[in-house]
Amino acid sequence: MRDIPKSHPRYKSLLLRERVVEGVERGVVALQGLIAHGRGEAFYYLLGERSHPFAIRATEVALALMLTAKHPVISVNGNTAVLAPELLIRLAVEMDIPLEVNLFYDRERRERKVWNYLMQVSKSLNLEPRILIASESPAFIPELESWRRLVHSEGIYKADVVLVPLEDGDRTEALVKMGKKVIAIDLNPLSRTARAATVTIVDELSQVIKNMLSILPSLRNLPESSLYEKIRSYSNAQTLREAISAIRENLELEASKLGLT
Ligand code: PTJ
Repeated sequence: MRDIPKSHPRYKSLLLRERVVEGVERGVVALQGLIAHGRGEAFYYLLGERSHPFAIRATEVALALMLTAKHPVISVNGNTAVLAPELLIRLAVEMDIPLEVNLFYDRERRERKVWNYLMQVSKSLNLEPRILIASESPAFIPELESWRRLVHSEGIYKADVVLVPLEDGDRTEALVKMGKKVIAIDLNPLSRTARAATVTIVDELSQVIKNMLSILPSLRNLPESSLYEKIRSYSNAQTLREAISAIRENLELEASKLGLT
C-alpha cells in the first residue's frame, strides 16, 4: 500500500481509497467499484466526513432490527470486503450473523476471491464467521432480471432483516417487496437505495461498522420492548431530510470560511 503520512488532513479518506485500489489489484473489487467509491467520497466530503446524529440514530435502529430479527444476514460485495473486513467479521461473530458474498459485476471470477480474502482476514483474527457464497445454494429474488436476483437460499433469501452496504436501488426495492427489512449504508441520501430501504445509514461504511460495534453493548442491555419502540418511532424520510440539510449547511459553512458566499 502507498505510504500516506498520518498528518495528511485527509488521511482516512486516502487510506480507504488505497484499500479499494488494492482490492482491484487483488481481483476482489470490480473496476466499477472505483467509480462507486469516488461517488461515495464526494458525498462524504459534502457531509463534512463525520458521523452526524441522524446517522447514529439510524445505526441504533439498524442494530435494533438486527438484534430482534429471526434470520438477519449481512450482504458483502467487493467494496465492502476491502473497506472494513476486520470490523465486519467482528460484527458478524459478535452478533452471530452470517455474511453472504453477493456480487453484481463479474461474479464468477470474483466471488471465490472475495470469500478467500474474508477467510484469510478471519484466520488472522482467530475468528470463525459463517461466510456464505450466493451461487453455492442459489435462490432467486422475484421480479429482478439482472444477476442481482441471485441470492443464497439460507442467506438473503430466507432473511427477515438484510444489511446491504453500498447496494443497488432495484434490488433494495425488490427485497422490500419480498417483505424484508432492508438496512442500507449509503452516503448518497438521494439514491434510490437510500429512499427504498427501511433504514438508511448516511455515513461511511467502515465508520458505520465501527459505530455499530461500539453501540452494540449498550443496546444489548435494553429490554426487547425498548428495541421495538426504537424501530416503531423511526422515520427514514426524516433521516434523509436531515442528511440533505446537513449537506446544505456544511456547504454554506465551508463556503463562508473561504469567503465564497
Ligand atoms: O462488488 P460488486 O460487483 O457487487 O459491485 C459493488 C458496487 C459498489 C460497484 C455496486 O454495488 C455499484 O455499482 O454500486 P452503486 O450503484 O454505484 O452504488 C454505490 C453507492 O454507495 C453510491 O450511492 C455511493 O455514494 C455509495 N458509497 C460508495 N462508497 C461508500 C458509499 N456509501 C457508504 N460508504 C462508502 N464507503
